[in-house]
Amino acid sequence: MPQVGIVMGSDSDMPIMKKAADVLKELGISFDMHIISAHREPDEFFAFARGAEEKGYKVIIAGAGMAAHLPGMCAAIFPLPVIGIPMHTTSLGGRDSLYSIVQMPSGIPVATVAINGGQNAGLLAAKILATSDAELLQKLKDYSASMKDAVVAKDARLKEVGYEAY
Ligand code: RP5
Repeated sequence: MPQVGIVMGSDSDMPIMKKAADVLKELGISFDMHIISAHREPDEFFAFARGAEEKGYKVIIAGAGMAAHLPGMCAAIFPLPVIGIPMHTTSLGGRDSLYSIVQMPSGIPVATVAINGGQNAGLLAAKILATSDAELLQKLKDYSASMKDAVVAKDARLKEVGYEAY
């Protein structure tokens, strides 16, 4: 059973949603992915959201842009955590998506990551699952350690070659 459901409002969101999927894959977390538009196909959306708990999802990652109602409506129906990813938009720079997702009314939270924050959405889902999974928690600690090592290596290279050659 997939532990995480990834859903996006359009295939145009895929380059960002792929980053969340890549993190889950790297950490060995099972997931499935869907393109479902809450606005363009409301019946399909409701079927997805109503069936999500039964499917075994522990977390939903939902990405959408513009008047981005998909994450909030998932949270209105699905009783477990929903992480929202606001898509960058050409007209309003993603502020439209961000405000649509983050400004939820009391009682219906959506954990909103940065505009285009696909990687952090994947990591946040992993951290939620790691609260009850010691093996996954260790993988997340290793992931953080490798990020630190990468920065240390960059600093060492800067010292070695100088800023002009870097
Ligand atoms: C939203 O509208 C989608 O999540 C997407 O970010 C945006 C634009 O969709 P397309 O017109 O590219 O299909 O529903």
